[in-house]
Amino acid sequence: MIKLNNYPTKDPVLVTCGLPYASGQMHIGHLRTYVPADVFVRLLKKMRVDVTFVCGSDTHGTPVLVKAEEEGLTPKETYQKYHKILADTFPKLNIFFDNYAHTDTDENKHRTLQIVQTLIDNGHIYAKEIETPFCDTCGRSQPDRFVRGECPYCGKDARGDECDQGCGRYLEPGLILNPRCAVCDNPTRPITRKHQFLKLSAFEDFIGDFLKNVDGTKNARNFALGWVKEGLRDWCITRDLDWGIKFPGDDSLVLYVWVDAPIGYMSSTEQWAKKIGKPKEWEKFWKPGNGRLVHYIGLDIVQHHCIFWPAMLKGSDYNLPFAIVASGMVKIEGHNFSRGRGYVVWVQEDYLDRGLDPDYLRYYIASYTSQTKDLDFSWDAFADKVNNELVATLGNFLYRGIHFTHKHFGEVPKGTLDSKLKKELEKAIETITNAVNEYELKKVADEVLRIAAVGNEYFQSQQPWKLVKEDMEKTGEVLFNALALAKALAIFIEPFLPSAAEEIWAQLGNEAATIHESLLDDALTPPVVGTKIIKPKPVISKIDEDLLAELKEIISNRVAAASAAQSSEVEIKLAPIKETISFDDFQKIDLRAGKILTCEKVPKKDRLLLLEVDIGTETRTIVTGLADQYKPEELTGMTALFLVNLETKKIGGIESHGMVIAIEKGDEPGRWLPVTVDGVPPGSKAA
Ligand code: B3M
Ligand code: ZN
Repeated sequence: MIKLNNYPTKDPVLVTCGLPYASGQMHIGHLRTYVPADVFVRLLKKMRVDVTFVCGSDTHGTPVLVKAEEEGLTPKETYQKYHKILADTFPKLNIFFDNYAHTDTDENKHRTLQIVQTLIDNGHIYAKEIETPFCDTCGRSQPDRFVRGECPYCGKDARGDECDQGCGRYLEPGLILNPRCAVCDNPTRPITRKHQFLKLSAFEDFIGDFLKNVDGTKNARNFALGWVKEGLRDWCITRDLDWGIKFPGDDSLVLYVWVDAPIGYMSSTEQWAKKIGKPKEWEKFWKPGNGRLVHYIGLDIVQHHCIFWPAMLKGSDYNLPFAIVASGMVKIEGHNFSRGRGYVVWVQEDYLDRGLDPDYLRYYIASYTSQTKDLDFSWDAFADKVNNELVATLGNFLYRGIHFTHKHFGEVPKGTLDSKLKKELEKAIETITNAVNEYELKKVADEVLRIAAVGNEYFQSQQPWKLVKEDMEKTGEVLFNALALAKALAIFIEPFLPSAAEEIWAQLGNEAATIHESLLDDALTPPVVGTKIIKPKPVISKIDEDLLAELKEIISNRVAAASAAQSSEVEIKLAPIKETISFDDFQKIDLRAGKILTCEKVPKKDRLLLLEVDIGTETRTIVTGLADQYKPEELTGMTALFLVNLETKKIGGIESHGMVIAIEKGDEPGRWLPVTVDGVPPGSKAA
């Protein structure tokens, strides 16, 4: 436990968050780690801890490659696009890292090579031949997310390196059963290839001891101890891919993404140190025996952080993690998170773009349940938290006290802090620091609400609205105490609601931004008598019913669309046969051979080609949508089959007179070929 209890710790703390893959937009699932980490960092600062907070985008590995292929971009273009989106989204949620880097930087490549070289020099790495999946159709090795099959441990459908649908285990290359290529769905074939391994088995005792002592949440430790008990297998640290950091001494292999990704924590700290003009400052965390490393991660990456990562650090002589805090996963309205099935909530599109306050989402995510439990995200629960806790309990008390003071005094009236209230605040500070030491932010939030409830009770029992007619001095005394509680609440709630806290702070006559530097024990010092109190506005407002209905509808529409898309896929394959046409109708069709004299791209139309076709009787202009299949020079000169008595139609702004008859070529799924009739003179009739 970090025994801080509001006293300065001697050691500086580095907090990191699992690096998001730069392969997609930010969704609620991401926030389960980043929001609590940001709240934790803000709380530590309030406990006088010297804390630095770093993160960055994960740019390597098959998640980025899969996305790149999907979008027709290079891996670099892909990560640059999503790195920017991610980096821009964090601040919109009041999540502020001291440095947000990525893993394709010079710092990260340099640090990764230094660590791998040290591991080699220290005798922790060896080469071994193994069998890994190769896809003959795609013509390449298909590691990790490029392959699916059966988990050898639990039998569930799994990704090449992770049993994502079942037991959650990391899978070594070649372990997956009945592998199929995730791109073309054909079975892969094993090829034998030399790979590099980290001798993890030799670290078994070390990891066992490390886990017994590491701080953080029990789920992380216990999960990992279970794996250690089963015995640790050596870990394959290379992949047969082009994208990644090359293995030193063998250019044909890159390092597995999980080697250079956590090193990203270190290189991001190095970048931060350079940024603040103290290039050696990163060492205060990473050199052995120095500051404390606290990793915030999701439960799905415990094995990487509790086993692989400490072994890498130990084997290359770096400091070890002090704490590993693993958050439970996110469900959406009772369903497992799934982009494909529509159970996803996008941070930008679904939340920020609707003008919703980021602070509410922070509060909901950080306070809804224990750090280690799954969070079942639901808009009703969200609205309930905002309306009943933030508005009815907290906001209500703050507004009443400040509003009443403004109206009757215009400044902080004279008074002394009631000893019972002071005790409540002291108790709150203790409860909050204990909860922080346990990494349980729900307990912090519960305590803040308890103080708001104490405030409401106090206000209600003192009845200042009656007192004000009888005794101004006594009224002042009550309001002084109400403002003291308001000040304490602003400080306590700032880690969850940074923007709202700024507003309350300003209403209490302070400079808004200084709330972020306030310490927990400042909550015991009441506001200065005579400070001007400006006219307050409620800082938190209810989620309105119509908006709530809209938010729920977004998810249900998305789920419906996803399932419709799935069933229409089936429909395409099994499309019902259209109504029978008469033989007479068939005979109306005029198919003829035509020689493609010229073929060029239609400007600004990606899919269209413009053909000049000699159909024997005349030359026709015909536009086709085959540009994604053919280069113009491939079709030029080809004689193909054309439907020549089709009415003219404008395609891409050009009058097209006729149609290429295309069929699907069986051995190349998805590629359409015109039926060629090479050797036949133009104009010859097909039927
Ligand atoms: N990029 C994201 C994940 O698996 C992965 C984390 C890296 S942390 C060093 O959640
Ligand atoms: Zn499994």
